[in-house]
Amino acid sequence: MTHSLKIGITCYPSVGGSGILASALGEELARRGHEVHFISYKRPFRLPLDAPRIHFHPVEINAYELFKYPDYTLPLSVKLAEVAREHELDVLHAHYAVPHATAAILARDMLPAHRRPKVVTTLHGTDTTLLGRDAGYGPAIRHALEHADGITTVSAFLRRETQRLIAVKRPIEVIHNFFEPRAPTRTRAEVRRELGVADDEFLLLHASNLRPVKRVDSLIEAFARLQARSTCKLLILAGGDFSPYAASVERLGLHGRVIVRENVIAIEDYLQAADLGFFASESESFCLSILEAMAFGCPSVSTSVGGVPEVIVDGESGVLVPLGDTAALARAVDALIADPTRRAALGAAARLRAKEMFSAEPIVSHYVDFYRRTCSADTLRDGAGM
Ligand code: GMT
Repeated sequence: MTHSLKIGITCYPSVGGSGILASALGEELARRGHEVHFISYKRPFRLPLDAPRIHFHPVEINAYELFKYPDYTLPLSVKLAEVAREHELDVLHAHYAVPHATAAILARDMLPAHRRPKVVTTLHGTDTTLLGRDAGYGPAIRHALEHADGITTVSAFLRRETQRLIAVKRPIEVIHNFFEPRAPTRTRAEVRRELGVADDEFLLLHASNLRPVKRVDSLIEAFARLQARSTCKLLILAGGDFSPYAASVERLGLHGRVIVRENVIAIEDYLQAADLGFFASESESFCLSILEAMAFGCPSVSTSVGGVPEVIVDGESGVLVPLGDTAALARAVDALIADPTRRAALGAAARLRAKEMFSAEPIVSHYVDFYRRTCSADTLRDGAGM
């Protein structure tokens, strides 16, 4: 009989893959009997309010006049240290390196040696691929990783990129993302009615934070190229501002065919209503949104970038297209619209793959195992490593 763990999680609370994954992980850990403390400037938006063993500790930020730019890293590190000390945390788990990984090692180092939790850092994507190559951040990220007790990445692709770009020599554990869908709150027919999608219309789904790396411009362009566009609608679940793209929707004659919903929490309602996922990212460490759709038997057409081929087996559980070819994206979508039998086969394989490889059961067990190994290892804080 193994004892339960006390885990502090720090993450971005806003709409975005790293925060969504971190809050789902905390929820699943608490369900398995572990005590979970979230520390952030705001409660993560998908975190249930009333779940047992889940606690939230807000970080207060004061706007001192002296500061031209407000500082978050130091108040976060002080709060992390305070929560770790008061609740005797075993692990501080930082999701997304900047600034969480630095704040976590600072917090650990503020505590007396016998009260220090182990610091685990999970890299999610642009913390390596964008910030890792930025001279203003790279050395600080490398320092935080070298002083963490354990490092994980959400794909093998991201591990390779972290080794290449940040030159981290320490072991990195790959723990893929997971998704455990909640039951939809409305029926597929009700949701499609709300969206204005008729029974004989085809619904494409895109969900992302709309940052430039998601290439929403290419996505809209590919949608405009569809032969089937007059019987097709594109639903965009936006975790960011869609207004920069509104002009191209009009210019390409797509008015009324692109539906945008912002900051959706009951994402499952929309996932079950969609026929095909649609992604044109130029970089993606994993793409949690593809997995979310797969869990509902909805396959995706996506650019073949980064860790996406670890999620989709091309031609088996979705379709991958080379980056930079919007005509090929459109052709792949048209082909699947025209072939419901193939679409259903891809969808069934996608659902199975999501369940077997990327559901809570295998992935949360992997995290717990990693925490336990890290806790029992003679790592940096005891003066071993480095
Ligand atoms: O890198 C980002 O854009 C931030 C991050 C987020 O918070 O949305 O996204 C990354 O983490 C997700 C969860 O692990 C992954 O599914 C996304 O692929 C990844 N984004 C990129 O690599 C661009």
